[in-house]
Amino acid sequence: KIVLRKKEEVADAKRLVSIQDLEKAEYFKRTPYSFKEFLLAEDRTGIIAEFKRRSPSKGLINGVAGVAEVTQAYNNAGASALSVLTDVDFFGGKMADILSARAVNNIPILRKDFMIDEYQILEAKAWGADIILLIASILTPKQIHDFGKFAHDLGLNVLLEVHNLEELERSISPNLDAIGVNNRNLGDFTVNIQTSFDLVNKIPNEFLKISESAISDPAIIKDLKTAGFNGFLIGENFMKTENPGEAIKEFVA
Ligand code: IGP
Repeated sequence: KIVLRKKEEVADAKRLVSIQDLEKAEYFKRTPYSFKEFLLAEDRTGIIAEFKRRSPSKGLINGVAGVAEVTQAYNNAGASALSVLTDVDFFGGKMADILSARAVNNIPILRKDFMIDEYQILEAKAWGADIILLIASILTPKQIHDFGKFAHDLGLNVLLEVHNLEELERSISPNLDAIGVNNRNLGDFTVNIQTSFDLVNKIPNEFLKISESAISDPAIIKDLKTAGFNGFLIGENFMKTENPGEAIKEFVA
């Protein structure tokens, strides 16, 4: 089970850059790409391809692949967006990974992390991300509402992650662009694709619908599309191979 560090501890360890300096960063001024535009583009696949070195459930997944090289290969294969883990403790990621991906890609990048305050949202913008993740199971409805608004005011896109109907119903807010159903239970790491099929029709149609985690078969994407999903977040299945940028090709119809 993932136990998050306290906000104050994170602050000591990671908040060495002042808010003023974040706001001075070059990327802070850029207009983020529209998640919707790329996800619905005819010439893209709907795949949100993830760069993930390790995870709490699987341990080391790939310790050698380079973030620039892999994300560029994902992009060239037709990924609609990129997901880059920036959590250090559980996933071996870092903010600089977003920077490396941004430098060589012109499609949206999701900062994949446990967002718990506004500082991280400013950081996402400053380092070149386009989308932030809000996880319903660790945030109150008010936090989701406020962080969503804060991100939208910066021009960022917002992906809400839910795992069950209760989380979905209590977390819906106008300050969201996409709703992702995580097929993995973050409490015990069990996975079940059925979670996506069960929840898809409960997501209001004004939001993009994303199925997240445990997608390892190209055929399932077809079924998820038919069920109403616009996006498919895939990490481990690509990253566990020697060449993640090749592995994605099998998923591109
Ligand atoms: C990708 P997978 O099973 O394809 O590697 O899953 C992605 O959905 C997963 O990394 C994820 C995640 C998260 C990681 C979904 N929600 C929240 C960290 C935090």
